[in-house]
Amino acid sequence: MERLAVVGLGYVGIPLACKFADAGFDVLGIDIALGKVKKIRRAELPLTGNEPGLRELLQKVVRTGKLKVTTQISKCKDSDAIFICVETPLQLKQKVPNYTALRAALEDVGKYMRYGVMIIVESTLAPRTSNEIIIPLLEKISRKKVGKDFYFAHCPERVMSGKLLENIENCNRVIGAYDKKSAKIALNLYKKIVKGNLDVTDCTTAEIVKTVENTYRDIQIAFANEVGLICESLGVNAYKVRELVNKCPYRDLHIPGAGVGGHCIPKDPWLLYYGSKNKKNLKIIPSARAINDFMPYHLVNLVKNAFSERGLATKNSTVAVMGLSYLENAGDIRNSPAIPVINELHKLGMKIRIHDPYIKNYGNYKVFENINKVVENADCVIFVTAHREYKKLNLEWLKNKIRTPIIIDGRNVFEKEVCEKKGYIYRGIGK
Ligand code: SAJ
Repeated sequence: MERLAVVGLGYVGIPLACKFADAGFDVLGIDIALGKVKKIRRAELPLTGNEPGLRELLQKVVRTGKLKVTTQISKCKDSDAIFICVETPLQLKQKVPNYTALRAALEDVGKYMRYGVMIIVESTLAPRTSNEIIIPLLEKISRKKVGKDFYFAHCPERVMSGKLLENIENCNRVIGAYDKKSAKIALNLYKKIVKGNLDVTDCTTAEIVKTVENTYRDIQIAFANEVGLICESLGVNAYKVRELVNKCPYRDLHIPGAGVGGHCIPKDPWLLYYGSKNKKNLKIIPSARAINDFMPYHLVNLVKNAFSERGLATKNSTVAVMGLSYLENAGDIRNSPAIPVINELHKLGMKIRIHDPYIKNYGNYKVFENINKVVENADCVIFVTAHREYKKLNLEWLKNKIRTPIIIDGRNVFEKEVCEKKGYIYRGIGK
């Protein structure tokens, strides 16, 4: 078991390929994007955001030749194990999985995989996908029988932006194996790079574990948002409520905010829902998604409410949108709540300026890096992401820069009372 292939070189595939190469395997990274392959060949990281240690590790394994990359999937024919780490997004409108990339990877691998190969899928899957889609497709294309001519496991990734390497090394992992032999091979591989626990189970259980762990978080956040809306209606500070609730043992009330973005939390609840066979009985999952998807629109309602208190029209007023990234102190725009916020502000006829220290551009909007420029003469400053830069803002200085003193706070960046004492009209989620 010396030669590995990793199909799909993104947030999951790149650190995985580097870790196995660093553990002494000959790793072949495969991706359809030639540009990405060329970048990696130059030992450059084709990922946004800051990933401690990953660039240095990539340079090391590319230099030693332990990691080679190619766009030619046929080169996986000699691999002893093939890891599939392609994206499994949603078809947003229908809330069903979009398995285009997964099917393409499986059809390619199926054509070339050798007898005795171990196939491991790390992509997040709706329950039943391994048994009902992946294994049958691999058997059909390769004309090989799982458990006899090849082995299969689903080991869902547990990566987090900003902690890619750390998580691969330290996170506990679930290995959903087709049979005992598949489990043994997968365990022996992961033991070489994972210090966390390796828990073996069946494929469907592993699919459910991964989608449930993120659905759990989505529901937790949705309840925090609902508590936030209750507190707003009663003029109570939800963050104070949260602090006091969490002093009670076994409570972990999450944080109300402008919405839920990212590449996994908004998606995985729908994968779990899709894979179940009793959808009509499932109420909490869709309701939680509806609440979290509503929050960006609620934030814009707060803008409208503040402007009407000021007796100012939103149309042709200038708004500074602070934060494009879905996550504070990160530069990742995937499913960011800022996107619906900007669309709604546009519908109100507002002149929009966007600031984000970590993202350079967004569509045909100019994204400012300099806070000074983005708030100058603005009629409203709306905080959608809690980047650390915003917490340091001097409210006196800000008041002299803007034209109309309106602050809309989607992430509890400021205290309502402090802002109002300084003469701002303040609206905040959960306050
Ligand atoms: N958010 C809230 N309130 C909260 C927590 C998060 O509104 O209390 C929002 C964030 O602003 C963001 C979104 O939810 O827009 C997602 O935030 P996240 O902290 O869950 O960050 P992610 O999307 O990177 O989630 C990843 C997930 N990791 C994996 O899928 C392996 C998630 O399971 C982890 O729990 C999470 O990182 C983490 O704990 O950092």
